[in-house]
Order: sequence, then C-alpha cells, then structure tokens
Amino acid sequence: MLTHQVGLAETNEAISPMNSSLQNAPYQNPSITDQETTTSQEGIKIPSSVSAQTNKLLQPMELDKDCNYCPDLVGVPAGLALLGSLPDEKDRESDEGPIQKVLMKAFAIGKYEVTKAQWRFFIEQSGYTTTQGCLTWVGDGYDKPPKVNWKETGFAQTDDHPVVCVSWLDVKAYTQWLSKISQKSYRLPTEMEWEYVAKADQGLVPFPWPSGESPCNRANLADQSLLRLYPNWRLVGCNDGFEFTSSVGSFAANPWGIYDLQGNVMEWVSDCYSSTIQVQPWKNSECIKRVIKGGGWDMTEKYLRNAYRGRAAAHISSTGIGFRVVRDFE
Ligand SMILES: [Ca+2]
Ligand SMILES: [Ca+2]
Repeated sequence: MLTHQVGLAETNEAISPMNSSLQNAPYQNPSITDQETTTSQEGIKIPSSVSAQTNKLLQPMELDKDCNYCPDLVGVPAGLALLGSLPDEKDRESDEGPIQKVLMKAFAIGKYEVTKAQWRFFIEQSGYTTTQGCLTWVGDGYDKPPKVNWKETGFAQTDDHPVVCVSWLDVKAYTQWLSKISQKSYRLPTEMEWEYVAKADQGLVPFPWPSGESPCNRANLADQSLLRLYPNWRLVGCNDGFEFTSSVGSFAANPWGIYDLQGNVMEWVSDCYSSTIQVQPWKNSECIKRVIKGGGWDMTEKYLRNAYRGRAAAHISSTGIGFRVVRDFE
C-alpha cells in the first residue's frame, strides 16, 4: 500500500533536498543511452564504461526521497536486460523484436507512478501550464472535452492516484524541474530501463505473475467494473475492483519492490517509437511518436504485457497515460 501519503497543508512547504542514502556512494552512472556500446561474443551489448567499480548496488534497495513531494525511489542493480518477447508469446506483436540482451547499469526508478499530489506541487511551484486537450472516451470515440484536464479527469481521483492527462512534453518538463529543485539528475525511463525493471530478472516473461493467475488479482486493468460505463469496451472477464485509476500501490509489488508497472496508467518512456526495438537512442529530432509501456485501467491483459509497445505523439495526453521517473546515480 501507499506509504508516503502527504497532506495538502504541506503544499507550500519550502523544498529542501534531503540526503540520499546513496549520496556519497561511488557511483558514476550516466544514462546507458548516452554511452558507446560494444558487443560481446555472446551478443550482449555492453556500455563501454560498465565496470565492477561503477555498479555496486547488488540488489534492489529503497532510497530516501529528495524532497517531501518528490517521488519515492527504488535503486535497481546493474544486470542483464532481456528486451522483447519470444515469437510464440500470446498476443505478441511484430515490433517486439528482435530480442536484445543489454547489460544495464544501476539506476533509481520511481517506486510508484507519479501521483496527482506530486504533479500539483510541480504546477504550483513552477507555474507550468499543462498541455491542453486530454483524450477521453465519450461513448462512441475519443474526444477532447474542454473541461477534462489533469485536475478534472471526468472520474474520481484522490491525491494518491496517478496523474493523467499529461503529455510527453509535460512529463519531460516535470523531470527537468525536479532535477533543478533536487539538484539530482531526473529523467524519464528509457524503454530498456522500463522493461528491465518490469521483467525483474525473471527472463522473457509476459507478466510478473504466474501463468494462469487472474490479472485482476495483480493489476488495475479494463475489468468488468468498467462494463456499466463502457458497455462496448473490450474487457477482461474478472473484477479488479477499480473502474478507473486506483491509488498507487493498491496491488502487490513486483519482485523488485516496484508497483503498478502493469496497469493503472500507461507510462511514457523517453524513447522514440520505431517498428523494431532499438538499443541505441533515437537521434532524430523529428520523432513522430514516443513509446508508452505497461497498459492501464482502460486496457485488456494483452496490452499489459512487459514487451507491448504503445505509442503516441509527444503533445498527446489522455486519461489513460501517466508516468514514473528515473534518477541517475551521481
Ligand atoms: Ca480496473
Ligand atoms: Ca502503470
């Protein structure tokens, strides 16, 4: 369950960076996407600066937050990421390959999706104006009702629900602001980092739960509770108890102690979408769509698979898309 609920009374508190338990650790961990890579005989792509000295985190570990309204973080260790899905995976799509093996450096990632309270604090402190026009299902298609935005989503949300109606441009601005006020290096996860954490050393599995287990026990997805409002929607045949978004941390954590990677809201990642998995960063400034991972409250199990690759243009926002952050070790 959520353990960091914060009250509105704290909204105007001054931000003071807190000491991270890893602040003085000897990490040198720039983003893997900024690195040159070499390929080993086994076909594993290895960032050139990876070494035993720069990856000392041996297991996932909760870290201190950098400020009251900063996201909770979990440090994840260096390790081998397996990206993509096996050809015989149920519901696999053609853009989920070729399978990549990449040696990842340690980094910290949001324990939860960024919440509405955390987003409100950003807006109040920065004066940022969120992208207008939030895609919303209106019964016979998607529209952008003028009154729907991150504050008023058209369904009930409390402060510990994930923020939605935020575009890729908006969430990038959030990470830049967070970096400035915390004096740490925040950014969106790369697609590789997101999938590395979602698979959590379990191999090329479609989900973090055992085959055959009801997804409604493990994630907030498009379940039978949506039927009343979305009678023609594609739904799974079970009930997870939440029509729309749920409080972050309402379902069990994955093996690395990270919540809601699958379901609740889809999550923006930094990568530009292409028809195959790209290990190297997209350098083209004319990126058309950004990748979205994990499926959400309005999607069926198929879209919650670790390897599924949603996508949307950077200026698009919707009631189903949110995000989580990554923080580099200094
Ligand atoms: Ca649900
Ligand atoms: Ca999610």
